[in-house]
Amino acid sequence: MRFFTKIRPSFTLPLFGIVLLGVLVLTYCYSSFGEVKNKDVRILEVLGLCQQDPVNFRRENCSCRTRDMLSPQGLLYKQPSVLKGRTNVVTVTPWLAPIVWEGTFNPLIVDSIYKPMHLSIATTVFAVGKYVRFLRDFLETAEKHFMVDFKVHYYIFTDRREDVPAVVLAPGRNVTIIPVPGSNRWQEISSRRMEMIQTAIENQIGKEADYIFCLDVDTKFHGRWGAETLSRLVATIHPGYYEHTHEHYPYERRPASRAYIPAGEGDYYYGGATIAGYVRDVHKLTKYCREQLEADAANSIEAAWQEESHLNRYLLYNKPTKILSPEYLWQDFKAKNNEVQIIRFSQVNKNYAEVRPNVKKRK
Ligand code: UD2
Repeated sequence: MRFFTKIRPSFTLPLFGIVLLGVLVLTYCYSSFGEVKNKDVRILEVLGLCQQDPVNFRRENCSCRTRDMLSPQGLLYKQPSVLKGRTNVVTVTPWLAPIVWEGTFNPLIVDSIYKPMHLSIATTVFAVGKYVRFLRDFLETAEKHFMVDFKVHYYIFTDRREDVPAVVLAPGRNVTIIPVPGSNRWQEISSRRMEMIQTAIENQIGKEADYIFCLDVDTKFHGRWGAETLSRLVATIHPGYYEHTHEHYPYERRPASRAYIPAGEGDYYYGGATIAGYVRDVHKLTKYCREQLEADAANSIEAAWQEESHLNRYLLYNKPTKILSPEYLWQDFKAKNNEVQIIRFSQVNKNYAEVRPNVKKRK
């Protein structure tokens, strides 16, 4: 009051206006700062990332990612040890993503946590041309071993709808057939999966599923493949290279290709036969690979192992959050060994000259 009485009355009104303006400016700045801060926090959360994504994903997609790991009271199981575990294999990457091997998880606990979440699992599989013959075994063995008791929606991409076998599916599991064109180059069929999965996620899968698995069809399941494989971005170590160092990996080594990986770099060699994760993360990966494949094609170059080469480059610089050991991607022609205690999923032996529209020497 004293302050005002000392000031000439003609100054009182403008001064009051200035103070009011100051208060308003400060309030605005504070609230904006709060908003930016909240936004940053949201961006760090997967939920925030989902909201920013141009693809129309289900909100539930986002919520499942932050769901609590609830374990039922009274569940009895072998106590986990801090000191005893697998010793003949590495079970965690240097960026602290788990590498899933038999003996690193307890299926009882995993199932008790994930089954009550009622997750929707999309599974894409391509059966183009003569590869349609592998579908029956793939589906029948998947029904025995793959994500049992989960809602699984198989998306079968094929140019031979009439040859898709009728396989009895467990309740809550279904099939959608997506027609795709054939091709006279197997490399193109394998590579184009990226574009087609990207489009299918945008058109349908993104609205329906929580997680997605993209699997090769010339395969069979032989053992449990369950919720231990769920994570944000999941890659599988290729069975042909897990004993080798990166200088022996079949990475793309020509700088002209977008899949180029310079000598001296590399973690693991990942197989193109199994990619998985949150729908939005797999969408990002497939979109990236599709763009790189197209850029290479425009420059008349094809990476050494097509989409698998681009996938390996992506995963080198976008580290997977979980890695599946070769138990989850074996090859029938390889003998089982000490590290691989159980073969869960394996590529069948096939006569390349017979099933592929054009034949290339086996890698
Ligand atoms: C490896 C990869 C494969 C892919 C390919 C490189 C593993 C074990 N496999 O397998 O995922 O990255 O190298 O391009 O990592 N397909 C058809 N019709 C065809 C040809 C292919 O439907 O005529 C589909 C089918 O789903 C098949 C997949 O593409 O499972 C991959 O083709 P592949 O099995 O012939 O490739 P392969 O054995 O070299």
